[in-house]
Amino acid sequence: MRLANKVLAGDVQAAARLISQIEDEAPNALEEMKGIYPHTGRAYVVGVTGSPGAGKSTLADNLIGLFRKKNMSVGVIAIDPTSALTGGAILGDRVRMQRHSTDREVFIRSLATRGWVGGLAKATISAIHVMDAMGKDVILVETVGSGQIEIDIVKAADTTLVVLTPAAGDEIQMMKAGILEAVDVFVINKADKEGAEHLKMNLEVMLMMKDRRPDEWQPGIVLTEAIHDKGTEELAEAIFRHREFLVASGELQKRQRERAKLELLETVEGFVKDFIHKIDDGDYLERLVDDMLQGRTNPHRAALEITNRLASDLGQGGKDGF
Ligand SMILES: Nc1nc2c(ncn2[C@@H]2O[C@H](COP(=O)(O)OP(=O)(O)O)[C@@H](O)[C@H]2O)c(=O)[nH]1
Ligand SMILES: [Mg+2]
Repeated sequence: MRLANKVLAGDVQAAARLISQIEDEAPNALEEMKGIYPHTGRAYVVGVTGSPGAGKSTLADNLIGLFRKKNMSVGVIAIDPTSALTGGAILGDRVRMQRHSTDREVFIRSLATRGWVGGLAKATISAIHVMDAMGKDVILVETVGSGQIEIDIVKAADTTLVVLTPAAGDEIQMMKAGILEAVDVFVINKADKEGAEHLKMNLEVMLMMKDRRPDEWQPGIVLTEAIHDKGTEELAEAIFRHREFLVASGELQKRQRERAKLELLETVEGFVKDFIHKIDDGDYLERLVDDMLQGRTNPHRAALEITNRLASDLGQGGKDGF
């Protein structure tokens, strides 16, 4: 656990290396994470989602500046699920936040996984743990809006911001139901452009139509001009207000529980997928499929056979020791 100990001491290079190992799903990362887990649960996680070009990174940059003024240390994880396909990192995000790159209290990492897409949510949660253990007060997670991965990553956040722009008025109609439910604060960025007030009204009407219990959170709407650092204070206030609500209502614990559950399920899924990949190297799977097609077995029985093998494989010390 050499890397983990360095991370706990605030070593940025060690943290960067550990996150790379997490991305690569290196076996060593699992080992190191053992030393990280006991030091997590302190950081406040803010998810920032929205379409490409909405201004997420520019906003994140402004928020970093504001949090730093309040003497809070900040971690940023920038995720682009599409980069998982190309294996590339997201240059633009790093550039946008460049002015903080020399601040020791700011740690920015982009994340992509080369493995299955589900792995990205797990890698994100692990990266959050690393930054949390480093002692970061706030962790911003920037992700491009796109389906299931977005929903999973949003589940990992305490407060979720969705960034809209006046140009994309139809966007709310097109947003996945799962996302809309999860939004805590709507940000209308590029308020310097025409249509911002109109979008705000539409949003207000939409939010009013939703039945809410009186004790439920009423999502905030904040107008910003990220390129001019306008509205940043209001946005930060909306985030802090939501945090206070979560703490007072007991909802924060519920979200942390939800996150732990997601992590558990992703880990189990990871075990199964790794194992299937491993046994697939032979022609074991193909033979099971043959058997299915010829009626010698059925999907249920074949699946049981695989999970039984997985159980005995894990029992033989494959992944134990935790
Ligand atoms: N007009 C205008 N442009 C903005 C504003 N905020 C960001 N931009 C520009 O929008 C582009 C995309 O911004 P970026 O932060 O990279 O968006 P992201 O893809 O959501 O991270 C950049 O060229 C920004 O300068 C704004 O408030 N007004
Ligand atoms: Mg960006």
